[in-house]
Amino acid sequence: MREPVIAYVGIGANLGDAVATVRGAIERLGSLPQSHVMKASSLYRTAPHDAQGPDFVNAVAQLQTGLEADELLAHLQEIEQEAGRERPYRNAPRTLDLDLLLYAADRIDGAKLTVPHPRMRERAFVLVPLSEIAPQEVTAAQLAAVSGQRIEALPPA
Ligand code: A4P
Ligand code: MG
Repeated sequence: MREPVIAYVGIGANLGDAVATVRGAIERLGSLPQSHVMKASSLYRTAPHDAQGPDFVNAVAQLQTGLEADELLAHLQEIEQEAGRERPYRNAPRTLDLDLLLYAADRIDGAKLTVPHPRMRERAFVLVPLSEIAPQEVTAAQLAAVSGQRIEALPPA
């Protein structure tokens, strides 16, 4: 078994009580085996990007985990299921979406898992919360490239 690693999870919701769903997801991440939430970003209200429906609520959590990347993905999908997710079509509005953004410095290119998440660098709803808790992972140029996307921090609970 490898030493625990740092992983970043992107959290998004845009159906129902999205703020409560995102907060609940951060708590659930902290209850995963061999895992701790080290940091969680603010919650952000964001414009749908390549998607329809109401605004999203997004956040990013930093985990320390002893789970392998594929095990962590399986747990993320379980948490999505618990949140009652339905998938009528790709990028449909969803109650909860969890993406594994980064897993240590690993590069993974498998059938079920690609890390770093292939679309994360195009998305303000990932880069802004990620830069809040892990500024070393995001460059100023990357942030500038997504500055046209609407995103607004929500006040703390
Ligand atoms: N998969 C591969 N790599 C990963 C990874 N790093 N993390 C596979 C998570 N999953 C990964 O995912 C489809 C498959 O991707 C999974 O079975 C897994 O094996 P999914 O969550 O079922 O499908 P999806 O989310 O509908 O599609 P996709 O392409 O993953 O969409 P994204 O990229 O998650 O984007 N706008 C705003 N403002 N905020 C959002 O949160 N989210 C999306 C969804 C679009 N627009 C948004 C937001
Ligand atoms: Mg997804």
